[in-house]
Amino acid sequence: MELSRRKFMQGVGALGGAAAASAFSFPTIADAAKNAKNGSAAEAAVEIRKVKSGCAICPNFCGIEATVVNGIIRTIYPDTARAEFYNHGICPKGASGMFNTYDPYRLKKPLRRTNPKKGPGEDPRWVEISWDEAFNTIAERLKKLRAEDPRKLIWQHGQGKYLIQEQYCQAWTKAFGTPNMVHRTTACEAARHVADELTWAGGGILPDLKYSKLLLNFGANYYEGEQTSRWLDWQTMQSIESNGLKTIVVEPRLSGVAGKAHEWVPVRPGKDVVMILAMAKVMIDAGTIDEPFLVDFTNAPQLVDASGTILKDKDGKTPLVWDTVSGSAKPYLQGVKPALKGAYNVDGKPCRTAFQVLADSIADITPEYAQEVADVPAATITRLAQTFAKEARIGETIVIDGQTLRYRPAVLYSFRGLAAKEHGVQGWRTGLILNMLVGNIDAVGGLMLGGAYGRPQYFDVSKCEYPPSRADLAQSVFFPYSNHHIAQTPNLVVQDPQAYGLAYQPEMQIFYGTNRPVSIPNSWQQFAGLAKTYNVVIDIVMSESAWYADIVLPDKTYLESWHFAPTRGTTDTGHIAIRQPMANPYNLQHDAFSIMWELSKRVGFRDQFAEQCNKSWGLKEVTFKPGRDYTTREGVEILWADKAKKDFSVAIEQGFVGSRKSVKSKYLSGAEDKFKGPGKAKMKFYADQLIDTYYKAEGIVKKNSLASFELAKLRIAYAPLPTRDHAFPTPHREAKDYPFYVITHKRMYRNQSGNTVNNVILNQAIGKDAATNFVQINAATAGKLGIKGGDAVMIETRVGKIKGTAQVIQGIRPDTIAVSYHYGQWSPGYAPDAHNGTAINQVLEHHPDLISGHNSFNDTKCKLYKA
Ligand SMILES: Nc1nc2c(c(=O)[nH]1)N[C@H]1C(S)=C(S)[C@@H](COP(=O)(O)OP(=O)(O)OC[C@H]3O[C@@H](n4cnc5c(=O)[nH]c(N)nc54)[C@H](O)[C@@H]3O)O[C@H]1N2
Ligand SMILES: Nc1nc2c(c(=O)[nH]1)N[C@H]1C(S)=C(S)[C@@H](COP(=O)(O)OP(=O)(O)OC[C@H]3O[C@@H](n4cnc5c(=O)[nH]c(N)nc54)[C@H](O)[C@@H]3O)O[C@H]1N2
Ligand code: SF4
Ligand SMILES: [Mo]
Repeated sequence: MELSRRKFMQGVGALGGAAAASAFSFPTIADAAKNAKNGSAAEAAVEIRKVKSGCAICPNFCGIEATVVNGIIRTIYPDTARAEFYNHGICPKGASGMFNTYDPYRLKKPLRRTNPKKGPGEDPRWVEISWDEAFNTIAERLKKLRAEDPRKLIWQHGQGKYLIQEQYCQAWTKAFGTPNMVHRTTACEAARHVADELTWAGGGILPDLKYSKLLLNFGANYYEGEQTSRWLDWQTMQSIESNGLKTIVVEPRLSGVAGKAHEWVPVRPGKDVVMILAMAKVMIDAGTIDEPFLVDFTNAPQLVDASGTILKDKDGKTPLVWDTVSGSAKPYLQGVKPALKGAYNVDGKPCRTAFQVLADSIADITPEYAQEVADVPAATITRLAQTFAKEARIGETIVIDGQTLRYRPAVLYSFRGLAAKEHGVQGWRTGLILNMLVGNIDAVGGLMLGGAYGRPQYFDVSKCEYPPSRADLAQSVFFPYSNHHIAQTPNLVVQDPQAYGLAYQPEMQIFYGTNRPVSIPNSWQQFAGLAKTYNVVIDIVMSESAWYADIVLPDKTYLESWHFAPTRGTTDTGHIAIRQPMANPYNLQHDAFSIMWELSKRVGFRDQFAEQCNKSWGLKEVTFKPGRDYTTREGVEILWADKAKKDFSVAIEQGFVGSRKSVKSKYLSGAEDKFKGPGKAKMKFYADQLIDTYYKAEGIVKKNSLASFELAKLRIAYAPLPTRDHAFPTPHREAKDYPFYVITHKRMYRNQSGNTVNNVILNQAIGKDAATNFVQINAATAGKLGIKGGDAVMIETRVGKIKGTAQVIQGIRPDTIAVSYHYGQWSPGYAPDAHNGTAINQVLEHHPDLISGHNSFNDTKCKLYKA
């Protein structure tokens, strides 16, 4: 092992040019292959293994097949068997994934900080310690905390969730006794999830691209970022070829996905809401909407009173519609024919249908007005609305496998483009409303829902906790509809818990597979939180979070460890998969599971951990038993047995089992089954739970005299329908002297803020463009400012200043600059290449969405000048 590692390190040193090939001694591989075929005496010396596993660098979770020669991972290719169920190909990060494992900058031993001061300029004065010392030191603290008040522990994870799976983290924190387990979703796409949850009480959407004729894409960049990308990219190209699919991309910069589209519409950042509402107006005015769908599937016909609340029947629960048969307000039951439009009078109270409320509220959001706000020509907005409605083929059906199905092959889709905003929930709600207007929900070629009405509680008023029980303030009165953990709040709350009414002072944080402060706007504000707590960081490299740790624990990578692996399904398929170890070059002893297990044992809650694992995983037949230990592999075997119901040899040989959806389950068991017709729950065209939640929050704020609480802001955020206000986030209103919009985005060459920054292939072999990031500026703007490509420029926001390198391009709006994520890491523990570029989060403003708690990433404004 020692020898092969040294050999490998020589290879790394020689990289960066043509020397790479000889350094990796490919002839040896060729010889090995020949020998293996011939069955010669050398066969015993050269072992070639093909290993099926899964990539875990990004949350696309592609199936992979690696070639392992004498214990060294030589190649990683896509698993061709997986293409039928999911990924077609892999990306450069995945193909060079072994370089994250063989990275010389890996953490190899537990480290203890000996300088108590924490800061970017502070030398932690690390000392290597044994695993035993590390476990004992942490366990001692945990024991004390658990006896005192277990809530004082905060557990945070990011990619970690996808390595070990959240169920284990849930079980561990539950068994320990803290409510504070915090995932990264509000740094990611929580707003989009919450918009889905509010609208159809479930989560997970995909466009039915196989049958779509038109894809209107508002910032789902699946040629560079996105999830389910290695299916979306392939399926888009297939459908362009075989189905005449047209793609139109609406976003401020010419992203990878915009570059490959039939049309790029460079909208002004954050103004999409107004543009989409103007499209809705064009469609409503022209009558090109799916009225039967709106009546049968949604709450658009329900009656809304002057306060914005939906009128209820005598039981105080059942919503009322205007029955055109009897000319009276009634619950939508058999025999009732609801009116979609109109104003009525019920018991002396004026009311309108929810649909009418929308139509009236956008009466003055004309394409001309939208042009003013979003800087997209009125004629383009009108044309897009007309094209969308026409391609949706409202009223048509299609027969597939003998089933007659609604056919609406036009779909509006988005990912972080509409969601990573101060008003992210309202952003994607606007998109959902346009989709509902043409009735494409769960229709052939439309928007496919995952698990419609699977969690009806999302239609209820929020619990609006005060005082908050969680250190991230999730579901409290501060962020009432944050159904997901709020990644950025714990590090703010630990700095002043009383300001939020939190009854305890969090003292310790465990970070597992997340570089939290770096991924969050106003990063230094986050670091100030890390400086307040005792931190344990479980990572594979010395991230910035690790630089703020008291104890750092090295983890195994996804190529070194067993995982019951999460996967991505497509519109037509699903699969269950594992990851398996194929190398261990640094002879690492522990992975996250064994770390959790050992800690639970030393603190004294091992059996509770096992019991909670059975609960969080929903295990019934094959379970974790008390009174014994489990290895990581044994844990995966249990889960595989329970979920896949196949022998473990199948997992080892094939890496996954796939399944296909029937036409019935794809199109008829979602919205059709849950929402259609009288007597059923309805999709929330009008999110009345938001306005009801606002009134509840208002009461709590007044009762508790929360003086600094900004109710007016909450009122705007909790509007039951999107409004023009949602296109004016705080910096757009306040940062008047800052002329440029700043947006950020993913790049293909890197994943998030962590381990790919050391990857020598991505840094050195792909080319200069991949080795750093740039400040992308429109050529006309650069000309006016006297900036040339390659110039050092300064970005100045209300938070601070940061330097970057100008890249002058045509493919961006003149009033916008774009800086990608993933670059400019400052931790001294990374490879020098990792420090290239600009860490834009250091200067972005932090304005969380008050509904979901989601971070805003694309709302900041800046000045720009030559540095
Ligand atoms: N400006 C800007 N900011 C962004 C984004 C953006 O587009 N622009 N994107 C946002 C999004 S979508 C997200 S999801 C967040 C991500 O937020 P982050 O928290 O930064 O990223 P993670 O992927 O959660 O964490 C990465 C950490 O996990 C470590 N890691 C990798 N593999 C392993 C392993 O096998 N074991 C262990 N223990 N650790 C491992 C890495 O070294 C790294 O330190 O960032 C958000 N921040
Ligand atoms: N290579 C790579 N792939 C990844 C990741 C990675 O780190 N690297 N991370 C993964 C994760 S965790 C996630 S959540 C996904 C995110 O996947 P995406 O959502 O596809 O990625 P982003 O780049 O965050 O944002 C998408 C697009 O939004 C655009 N945008 C910014 N502001 C606006 C706006 O105001 N309006 C509109 N219409 N568009 C706007 C940006 O230009 C960008 O192209 O990517 C995943 N895939
Ligand atoms: S897209 Fe993500 S999961 Fe797939 S190969 Fe690339 S890094 Fe790995
Ligand atoms: Mo994300």
